[in-house]
Amino acid sequence: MADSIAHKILKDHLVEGYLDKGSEIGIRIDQTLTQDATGTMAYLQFEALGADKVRTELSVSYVDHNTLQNGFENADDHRYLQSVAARFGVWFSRPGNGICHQVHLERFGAPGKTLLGSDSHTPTAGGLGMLGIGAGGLDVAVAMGGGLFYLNAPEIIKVNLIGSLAPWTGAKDIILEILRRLTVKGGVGKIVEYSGPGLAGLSIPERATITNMGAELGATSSLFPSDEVTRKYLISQGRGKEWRSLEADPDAVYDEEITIDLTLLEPMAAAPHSPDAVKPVSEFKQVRVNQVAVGSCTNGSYHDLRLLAEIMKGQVVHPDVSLVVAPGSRQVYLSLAREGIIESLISSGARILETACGPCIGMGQAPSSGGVSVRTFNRNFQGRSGTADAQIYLAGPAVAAAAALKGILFDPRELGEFPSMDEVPDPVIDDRMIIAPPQDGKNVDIIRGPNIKPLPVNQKLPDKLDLQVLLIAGDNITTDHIMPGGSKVLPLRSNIEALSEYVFAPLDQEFSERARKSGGGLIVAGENYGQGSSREHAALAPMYLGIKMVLAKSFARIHRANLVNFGILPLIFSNETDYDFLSTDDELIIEDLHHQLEKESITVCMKKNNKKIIACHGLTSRQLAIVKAGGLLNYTRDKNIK
Ligand code: MIC
Ligand code: SF4
Repeated sequence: MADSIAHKILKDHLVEGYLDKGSEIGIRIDQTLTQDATGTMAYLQFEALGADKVRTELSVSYVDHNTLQNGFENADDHRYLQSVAARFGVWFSRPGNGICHQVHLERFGAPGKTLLGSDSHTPTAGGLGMLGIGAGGLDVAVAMGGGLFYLNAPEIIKVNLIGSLAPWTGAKDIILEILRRLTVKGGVGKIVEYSGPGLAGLSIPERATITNMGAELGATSSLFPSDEVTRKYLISQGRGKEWRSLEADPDAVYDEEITIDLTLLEPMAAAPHSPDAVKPVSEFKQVRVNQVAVGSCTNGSYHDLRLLAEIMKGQVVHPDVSLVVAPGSRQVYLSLAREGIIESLISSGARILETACGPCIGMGQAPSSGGVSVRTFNRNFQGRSGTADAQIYLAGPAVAAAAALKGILFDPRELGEFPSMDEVPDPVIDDRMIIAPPQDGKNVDIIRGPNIKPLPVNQKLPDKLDLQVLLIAGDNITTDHIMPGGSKVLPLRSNIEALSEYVFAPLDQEFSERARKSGGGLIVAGENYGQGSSREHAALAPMYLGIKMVLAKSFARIHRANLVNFGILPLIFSNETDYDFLSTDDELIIEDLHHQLEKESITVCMKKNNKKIIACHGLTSRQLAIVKAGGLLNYTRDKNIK
């Protein structure tokens, strides 16, 4: 049968189930990655699972998120991560070596393989033709132990790229255009696959910008073919032997197709507070800009930062703008330094930050009150920058450079001639900041500072639920709303009790206290609940507060899986208008729950008036067993005991 690239890779890794759209499959995972903000929990869980060593071909632990060391917490976590990596056979990319997705692309990614990462932007690896999937830390822990990763067989969308990019437009404009058309929920349950004559002109880092932001579509993954461009990139990384050709069969069938004529694209930006609020920059009128931030796993490549430097060459940043720049990896940083580009950026007034996520996750460089920041990042959710009322616009490096020079959102095409960018020189290859695990790590001591608290574990799901509605949330609630990031909260990622104080804080400061007082309850939400990150803390901390159920119009993929993994029941309204009948403080009762879960629909009763709300769960029998057991750790433990 003629196959898409996605199906070729899935078939190669399929261990359980059939590739029938929507049905559950279990796939073998070749590589895993973790980052520090999700990694501490993932390795604590790996320890709890009792495995003695990782069973993947390669597992890498990166430190890139929590690098601001305001107190001892982050440094403690780094020491734990380094020691636990050595103990269990995991490679360790030290703080300063770069953002996980950028480094993985450069040093480890390989076409045709599978990569599971405890970060939602793991699909960045799709730029190389690798199937990268983001998941919660517990799923990654299981995969590190050699377990399968379960997902619903996705639909495949083909994006046909024709024409070629005009000067001043770039890869970011392509993905912003796709977001404009498909929205932040357009990719849920789907893999986006790129093809067509337009892709030959896109370098691997440019392809990776596109696959990276596929996460903002809610897509399971995004994939480019592995072609001549891929081969040359891998050779330049000294990894030519990893190359293999991978393309879709000519008559492969897709579930959906869209075409983008690159020639017609204009420089774009996403307006606050959603990555799909996209318009051509020329349509934004006189937006004054206070900050410009360039970097992140989306646009932190050599090409991106070099373009910024070339556009700004000989000029200095506008007096009202603060320009911050973070190279995506140490390789990018060293290569820019070697070419004198760092000097050029400093001379243009850039404040150079360390190679890390930094401002993207609110780790420093929060904008001023009500400030406007133009960022080459991937998310502009309200409050994520660290300033609740800041206005964040997402754009590519050319738009960022124009804003830095002009102090307003400005169409870069009006800057004049596009700077000539000669061939990208070979990168500086130096892996000394990546520590290989010892052959035998059995005797390595795992270092645990006081910031590492034991893992909370859930109870089994009761057969009768009597729950108070603790919050009525709207559509597209992000995990940043549920469990915010930022320099104050992120250091608590391995201390769930302390972290739980901040659950839903951006929406409702009193939430945590209310949940504690009522001994738990449920959340009611609109569509696409839990979009955004893979952080399982957005399920784990609510679980700690006694949340037993989320009743929503629909869910984002990773968050729904995380809810299941921590024993929180995700239910979907069968009739969406029932959402309107509910208010905070309502009490909902479900009787005979375990029996009801065997059926497709469940009757939920409103205590005050006996009104019946019908909900469905759509969970597979494996997922049901996990929820009933009170989460994946209990489920795995119970299975091993039997
Ligand atoms: C993000 O971009 O939101 C993060 C921070 O990288 C998260 C992971 C986390 O919350 O630690 C993600 O994308 O999964
Ligand atoms: Fe880091 Fe931002 Fe990328 Fe998340 S999106 S991995 S915080 S750079």
